[in-house]
Amino acid sequence: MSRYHFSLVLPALFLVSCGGGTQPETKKEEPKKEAAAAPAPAGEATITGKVMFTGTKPVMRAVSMDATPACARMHKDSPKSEEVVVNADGSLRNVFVRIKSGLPDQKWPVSAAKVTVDQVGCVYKPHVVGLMVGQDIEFLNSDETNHNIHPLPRTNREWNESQPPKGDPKVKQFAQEELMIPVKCNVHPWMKLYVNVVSHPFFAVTGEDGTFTIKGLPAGEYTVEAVHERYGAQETKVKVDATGTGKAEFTFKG
Ligand SMILES: [Cu+2]
Repeated sequence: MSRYHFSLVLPALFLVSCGGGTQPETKKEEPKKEAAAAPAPAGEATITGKVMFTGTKPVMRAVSMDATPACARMHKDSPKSEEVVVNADGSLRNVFVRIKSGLPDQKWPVSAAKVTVDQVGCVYKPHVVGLMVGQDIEFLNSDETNHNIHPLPRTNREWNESQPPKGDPKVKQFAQEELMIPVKCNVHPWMKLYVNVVSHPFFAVTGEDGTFTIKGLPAGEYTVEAVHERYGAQETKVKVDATGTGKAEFTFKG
């Protein structure tokens, strides 16, 4: 519905650069060189918010790595499962937040930035990542032990590759939109990562304060979705004008 409305305002949005100009008065008329090569009608609206947790905080099990001394010796105490991480202020970490609908119907240029996942002490770092369809995701192995990276997608291609101790980075892409793809390690059953693949650059993952910020949006009315590996998905609608900031608040109940 609203996407047709947006297509009418696209020509105007093309004039808006991605920012970074030193002359705020004139930057709208001076798109950056990269923007000219791959025009993106990025806007200047922002959606921000915080994901809270309510209810009884689940107790996360301690992960025993005793079977693999190379992993265990990297930790003073047994690390806790990251399935649910409630921050000190009661917010929820590792929630993937994205624009679910309301964006103009167009192809967004794939970000040239690489998303990096490391394996440190036999734990995937970070625990949840987001990237665009076709964007590079690089897997590192900082450990002195073998890992096996094994995504278990529902629509993307499944693969499964071993990576030797301190092995060369593996660079991969995901071809389809898909949220919360579990990635395991066939060697260490406790290792878990979630990869979220979307067709546009408007997403974020909550961290130590549970907040998220999605910048560069065109004016519009958006459905914002927050997804957590245990508590599932929630959505809310947020309207923003061309340079405004909208708030999206979520609360997941334990
Ligand atoms: Cu492993």
